[in-house]
This record gives sequence, C-alpha cells and structure tokens, in this order.
Amino acid sequence: MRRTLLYVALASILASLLLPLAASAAPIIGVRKGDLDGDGRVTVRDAQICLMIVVGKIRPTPAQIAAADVAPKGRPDGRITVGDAVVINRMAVGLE
Ligand SMILES: [Ca+2]
Repeated sequence: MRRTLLYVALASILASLLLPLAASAAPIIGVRKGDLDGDGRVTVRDAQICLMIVVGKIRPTPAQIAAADVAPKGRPDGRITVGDAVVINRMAVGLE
C-alpha cells in the first residue's frame, strides 16, 4: 500500500513536470504572434504581460507561450525572454 502511494506520488510529480513541456511543444492554432491577452491586437499591454511572464509574476497559458515567442526575429527559440517583450513592444508601435 505504501509503495503504491509512493508510485502515485512520483507519477504525479513527473506528470506535473512534463505537462508544461508538452503543452508548450504542441502547436497552438489561431494564436496571433505577440497577442498575449487574446484581444486580436498587439499592444503595449501585450509587452507588459510578456515582461510579467519573464519575471515570474504570472504563469503563462500555452496560448500565451505560443504568442510570446517572437525573438530572435525570424527564428524564435522556444524561450520567453526580455527579447520577446522588446519585439512585442516594437510590434505594438509599428516598428516590426
Ligand atoms: Ca493583445
């Protein structure tokens, strides 16, 4: 019984570690790059949300991860960084 509980606990821990990776690797259909709040536009607010993700203030949804990964330009690297926030900010003001 104790061994079964241990296995269940270990499986839960492994699942919690692997699920975010699987979610971020899956293609998200209908996500507009840079639009983190899902309002259909890329604004400074989206860059602010990206920065909050970078500093760990908010936990991103899979759609936000897909929308936020815009840098390096032309070859997104699968990580959400300050560089992504900068590119989203440039998109918001029409420079990208
Ligand atoms: Ca938006």
